Amino acid sequence: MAKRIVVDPITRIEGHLRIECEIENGHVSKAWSSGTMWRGIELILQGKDPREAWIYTQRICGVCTTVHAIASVRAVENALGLEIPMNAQHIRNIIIAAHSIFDHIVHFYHLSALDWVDIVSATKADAKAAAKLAETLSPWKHNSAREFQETQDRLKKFISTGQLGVFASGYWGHPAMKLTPEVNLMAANHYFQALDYQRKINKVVAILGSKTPHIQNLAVGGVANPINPDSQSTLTIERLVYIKSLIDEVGDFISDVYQIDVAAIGAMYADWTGYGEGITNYLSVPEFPQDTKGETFLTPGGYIPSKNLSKFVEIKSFHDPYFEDNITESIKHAYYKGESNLHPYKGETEPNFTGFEDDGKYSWVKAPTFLGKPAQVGPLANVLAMFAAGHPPTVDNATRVLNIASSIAGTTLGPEILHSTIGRHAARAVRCGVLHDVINKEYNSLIANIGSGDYDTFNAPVFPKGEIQGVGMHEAPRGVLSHWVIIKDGQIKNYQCVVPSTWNAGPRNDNDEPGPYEAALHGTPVADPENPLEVLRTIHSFDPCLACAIHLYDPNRTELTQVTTNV
Ligand code: NFE
Ligand code: MG
Repeated sequence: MAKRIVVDPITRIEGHLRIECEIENGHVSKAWSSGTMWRGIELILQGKDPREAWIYTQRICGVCTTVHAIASVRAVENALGLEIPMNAQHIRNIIIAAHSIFDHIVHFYHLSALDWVDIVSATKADAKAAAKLAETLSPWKHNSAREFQETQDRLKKFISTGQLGVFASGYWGHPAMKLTPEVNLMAANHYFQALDYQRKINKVVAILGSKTPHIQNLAVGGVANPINPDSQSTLTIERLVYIKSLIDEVGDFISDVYQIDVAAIGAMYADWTGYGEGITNYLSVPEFPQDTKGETFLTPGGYIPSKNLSKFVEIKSFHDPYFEDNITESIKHAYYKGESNLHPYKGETEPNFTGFEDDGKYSWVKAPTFLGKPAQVGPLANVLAMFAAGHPPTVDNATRVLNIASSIAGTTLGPEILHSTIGRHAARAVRCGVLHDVINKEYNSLIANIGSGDYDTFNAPVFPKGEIQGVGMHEAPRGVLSHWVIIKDGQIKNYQCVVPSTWNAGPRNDNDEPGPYEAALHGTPVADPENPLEVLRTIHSFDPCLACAIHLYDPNRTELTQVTTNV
């Protein structure tokens, strides 16, 4: 007989997510993904000046802190047909790449590695043997036996006090934990080191963006960074050289630690390349614009139906109708009243909480569709699109990660393994390598542009009388983000965000097709329903952010309903 389990809240994510599963014969047979909280940022924007929308939208999330700012200024610029000076594009691009690298490192080590790595087992490792193993895998300079011993002593100290802190409530000793104590110690060592490297790359965001989280340097029309090589109070060569030193240090961490750890852990859990496939319509958008209009890019994006890479359709510009015309959001299973499957420009949201119903409404997250179908977004979708487009840095990084994993597994692991729980981690590590290539190119382009004597960073926006509309697209760390704005007489009339975690965490749609989390859970093994570690593995592989996924919009500014959640 099927057994029901509820994991609520899912931890080591952003926001409030409840997962309910039916388990039959040791595997998930049905799943419900439910966002249990809603917020009102889109509502606050109505009537506001479009030039300040980004300051508000950025507060949607404390994790992807730059992305709603970027998508917002792009949406308003798109509505105005406003071009952006090249310095502004490059500064934005460096911030986007640095933030995404930070986010991917944090996701693997601090939010999801402990689903695979047993911290308690690491205390039983032979530190010398662990260091030897690490040295055969990587030239990384911080894999010495002394450093491994220090990490082990630190862990033992935590455990002996009984105060596990962030390591409390882990699934230590769970039957699905398969790594040797030495591999666990190696990963634990890198867990601590990753804290330093995520901080280093986030400094790049802070220097160019004036602060992080939540950058302060954007403007509709460009950026507010003054450039003057002769003035100490502007973006100077000294600051730029310091940024480059941070970029270089983090590059070594990505190639010598992150990619190798993901390949090694993936190879040791190769059975998990057979679980978690789910929805295989993949959507991503192009990123890192190389001109003032957003028509040429460093990384391609587009749509792949049913994991058929030969059917990849590229999205070619920030105003490509193939993207702009083909998105709708279903509310059949979400707590809203009104018409379902509206296009985001027409999007409306009338809250209507009714409790959890298996076949009815059960989430605050809407269910977006592309060409009428659910789509998976995120680093996997992006890497597959870039791979399909033959993007050289993607092909190089993917080949590297798959070759390392194959040699450790002792069998050939090709790109087909990417459609899985492990595949989403592998894709994120591949994308992180691509982003490092991007940030180097962008850095060089910025220096060259300044060197040519161009110090422009801003084109002033002018708002016409009457109504205009625009979309801002962005390939965020968790996937496709789009902001949709209607501006009337220079004021915001309607504002909608269709966010990466809305795509992935969404409930069933109008055709009752499950969303990507729900579909990916189908078939996931669960050894012990009381300790559903495997459910976390598949859900965490998407890097959920429910704070982003749920927005509320009320066209009449009426008082909103009182809500009791079903927790
Ligand atoms: Ni709050 Fe986000 C990203 C956006 S949502 S984390 O990346 O946009 O998934
Ligand atoms: Mg929304």
